[in-house]
Amino acid sequence: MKSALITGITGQDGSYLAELLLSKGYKVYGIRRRSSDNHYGTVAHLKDKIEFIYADMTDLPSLIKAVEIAQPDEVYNLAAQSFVQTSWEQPILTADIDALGVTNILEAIRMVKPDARYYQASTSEMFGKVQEMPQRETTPFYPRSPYAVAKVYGHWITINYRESYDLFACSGILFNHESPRRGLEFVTRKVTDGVARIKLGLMDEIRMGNLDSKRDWGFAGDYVYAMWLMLQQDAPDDYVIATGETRTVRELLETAFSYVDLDYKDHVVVDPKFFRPAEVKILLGDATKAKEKLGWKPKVSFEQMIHMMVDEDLKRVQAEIDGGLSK
Ligand code: NAP
Ligand code: G4F
Repeated sequence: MKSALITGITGQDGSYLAELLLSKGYKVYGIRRRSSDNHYGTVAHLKDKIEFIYADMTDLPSLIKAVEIAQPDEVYNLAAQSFVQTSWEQPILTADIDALGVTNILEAIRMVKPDARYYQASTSEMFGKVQEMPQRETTPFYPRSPYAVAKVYGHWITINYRESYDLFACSGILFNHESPRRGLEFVTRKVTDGVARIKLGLMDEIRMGNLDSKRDWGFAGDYVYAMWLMLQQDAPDDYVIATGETRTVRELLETAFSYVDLDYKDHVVVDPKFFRPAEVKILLGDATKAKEKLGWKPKVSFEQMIHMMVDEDLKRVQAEIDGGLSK
């Protein structure tokens, strides 16, 4: 039985990856932070199937202990302060977790289990003010937020440990991926949750930021499969994972509202509060390398994914109403 250690297991990607690895017969260990509400986040339904270890990306001894306990064949480092907007409010915390945290987990692996295969959750945000269209593995980075700057460090320290210590370390440069398990602050989920609340009569408007920015949005379930594929290859490498399609936030609004026969123009208010100090105007990925070398391609279309998210939010909000939770 192979064993895997997942950091960030309580987040969106952590839950889909844990489900994938459990279905393949892995023993799954997950790192959890101590919190006052003792939450299991997106993996509450898998609580009895995962072995949880308390650790924090900013605390090297706890990561060493986690690697000692799990003795993992594979480590997936998904933990991050992942909300771009918050990275301007907490730039130092973001760097501690998203940049130095990567060195911490790599050090723990190097000291305790150097033959473990390592996946680093890198991001299309590193392309930022894009230098090339579409963006591929060789496109130069131009990060536009403290989050993206920290992730560039994480990407390069991963490559450096591969080259310095011969670790099997891969960096996946993943473009935006979404699902019904996405945090409510990210734009897709904010919109699908808002659509459900408006449709069910709980509110009338959503306040939004820049409607012109463009993203290459895929489905998280498809993207965690690419993470796993990267660690099954003969040699470690870095890959862009993307759909190759880009849409504006306005198109996202049209897709979500029209699905429930509403017009977004009647319900969306643009609010400067949601604009960012520096914006990534457009992202569009070229995943040709992943297609050719990993045999990976996305399965769920943008429309299918947004409809799935609206359906799930309608069910959840209706259950809140039925349970008397929403007034
Ligand atoms: P997410 O839902 O925000 O999950 C983040 C996870 O990190 C949570 O489990 C969180 O735990 C954990 N975490 C945060 N700070 C930590 C710390 N100091 N120590 C230990 N754990 C900590 O993120 P996601 O969407 O699943 O993304 C997974 C990874 O991929 C992240 O690294 C993200 O930056 C990267 N990424 C995401 C996308 C995307 O579109 N989703 C695209 C490219 C790259 P708590 O539950 O305790 O908060
Ligand atoms: O959904 P977002 O907050 O995602 P963003 O900033 O692209 O970052 C996500 O994807 C990255 C991969 O490229 C990950 F690395 C990162 O961890 C995260 O998962 O915003 C998407 C776009 C932005 O241009 C933003 O300005 O939507 C625009 N937007 C417009 N109105 C809004 C809003 N974003 C949010 N969150 N809320 C709004 O009201």
